[in-house]
Amino acid sequence: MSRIINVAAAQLGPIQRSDTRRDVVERLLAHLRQAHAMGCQLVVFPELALTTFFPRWYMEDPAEIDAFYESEMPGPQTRVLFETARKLGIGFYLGYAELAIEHGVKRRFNTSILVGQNGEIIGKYRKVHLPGHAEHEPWRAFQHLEKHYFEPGESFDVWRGFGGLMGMALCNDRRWSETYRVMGLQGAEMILLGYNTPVHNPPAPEHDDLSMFHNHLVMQAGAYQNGTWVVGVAKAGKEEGCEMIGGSCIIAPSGEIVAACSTKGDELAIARCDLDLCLSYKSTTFNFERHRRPEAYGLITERRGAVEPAPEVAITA
Ligand code: CDT
Repeated sequence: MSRIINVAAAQLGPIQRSDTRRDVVERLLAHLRQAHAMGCQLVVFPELALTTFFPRWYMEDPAEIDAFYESEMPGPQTRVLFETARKLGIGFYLGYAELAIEHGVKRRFNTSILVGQNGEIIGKYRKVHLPGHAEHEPWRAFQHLEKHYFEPGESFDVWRGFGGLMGMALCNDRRWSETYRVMGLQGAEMILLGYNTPVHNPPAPEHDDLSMFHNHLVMQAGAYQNGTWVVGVAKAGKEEGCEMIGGSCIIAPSGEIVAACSTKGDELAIARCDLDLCLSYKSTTFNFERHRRPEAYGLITERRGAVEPAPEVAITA
């Protein structure tokens, strides 16, 4: 099997609240068809790609909230994505809000799936690092209520697919080095990652001008330090009055951005990704087996806990 995958980062422009699932799915299908025409085998869509980024509102009515979730995947409105994938022989990653009934209990997750070129689901991931807050905070220009609308997921996994080892993450996960390292330790060769990032961060507006810098910084570092491809894909532009960053890109195991979107609308960025390039990093600078020192990392934590505070520190405290 070939170790080269042609990948499309399928950025979406804003999705307004009035847009129906049918409207949005049409846009996703257009991306699938265009990516296929351009020789791609895998299309990566953003986080919560079927709706507007609804955690920006505080809602109480369960029926209103439920309307943003998918209770089955594929469901009646998303089945066409799977059928088209199968017909075209093109796989996809899709972020969506998941409503699951498990042991009779209703559970909500910020989820992504990886679908193979045969239209079958290869793997499902539930977002681990939920940012924002759980309670309504009216002082904010807009809410970020992911801790209100979702439960956190429990693990980072990798799956065999597309001739390699594929990992998934969602948005805020990309800011945490553990995200990449946990998948890196499982041999991940390509990490797929959708995001919705407002330009404005209400608790820290001094970060606003750095939002794109931080976006690329974390994904490029994650790719390089783990010798893996990273595909980061935005929902971008002005959505319901909230400006979201774009900057979707494909990053090589060298840490270099090899393809990027230049607009804040629906756009594809495409790259020919050679999974064998990972080995050049995984077998040298980041040969974990040879150079990592987990025993030292453990000792640092233990030592911290054991150290008595210096007397002068104790006095001033
Ligand atoms: N969707 C999501 O996780 N967004 C967060 C916003 C945090 S504000 C810095 C993100 O990390 O992009």
